[in-house]
Amino acid sequence: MEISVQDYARQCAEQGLRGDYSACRADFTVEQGYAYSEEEQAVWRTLCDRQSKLTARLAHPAYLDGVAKLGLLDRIPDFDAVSAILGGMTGWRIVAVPGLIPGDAFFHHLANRRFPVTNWLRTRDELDYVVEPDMFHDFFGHVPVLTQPVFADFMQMYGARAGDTIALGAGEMITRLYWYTVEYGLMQGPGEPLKAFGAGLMSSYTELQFAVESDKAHRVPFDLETVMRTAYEIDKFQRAYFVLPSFDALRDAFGQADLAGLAARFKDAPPLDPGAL
Ligand code: HBI
Ligand code: FE
Repeated sequence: MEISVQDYARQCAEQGLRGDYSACRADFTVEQGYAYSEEEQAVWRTLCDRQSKLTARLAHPAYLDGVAKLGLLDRIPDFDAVSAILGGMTGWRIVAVPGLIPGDAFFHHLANRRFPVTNWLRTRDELDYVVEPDMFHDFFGHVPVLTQPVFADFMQMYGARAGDTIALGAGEMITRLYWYTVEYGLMQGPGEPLKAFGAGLMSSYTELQFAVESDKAHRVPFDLETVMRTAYEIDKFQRAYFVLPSFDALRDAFGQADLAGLAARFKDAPPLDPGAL
């Protein structure tokens, strides 16, 4: 079931979501409209300066390599300029959106190697937390790892298969996979230090440190079936973080998964408690 831009815009306005949906195209994209104020540029630099001190220590090298190649830190990025570099690396590009868009439109972009990035930035009062995804979360969190070829392939595959999984009645299961990997994933290769790569961690000052460094963080080896069965909460630190051995492990587990079989077995079962894994 696809919702029209007009109906979606009305819903967003009613829910008090930020973002101007009036100029959306049928695929929910807009022009980036590069006209940010000095204050917005200053907020971007504050966010990047503060977070880069942490990512240097805690982020996966593939993420840091992406940041360096894409040049995101000095000022609010120009989406087309970043797309030109990213396209040369993995064939992905950035499209501007006014904020959250419907799931089917979001997945269709991913399946075509387009990552939707919100075109507005949080304010100085919201450095630590903003309810909806904003440009800092989308860009600083998600875009750098799209320079990693295997992860880039995984994201396209996710977009291509998410709709089918939802049609099987397993929307919750496929969303948990995104949540515990793309948003909150950790990685530790053999003999390597533990690092983070998930976008929700990259864009959070407090949770990035907690997830990688705290004795209190609960870290569990990645297993696709377990991930797809484990409940999550959106407004607290995660009660479990899944640790992947490599990007290949993520792509291969998902590529080989029998999604119809997993859906049939678990879609109506009570979810696993992350604290009890
Ligand atoms: N829209 N802009 C935007 N960003 C998202 O991360 C997003 C979305 N729409 C739907 C959606 N995510 C989801 O259904 C995923 O979280 C799985
Ligand atoms: Fe996100």
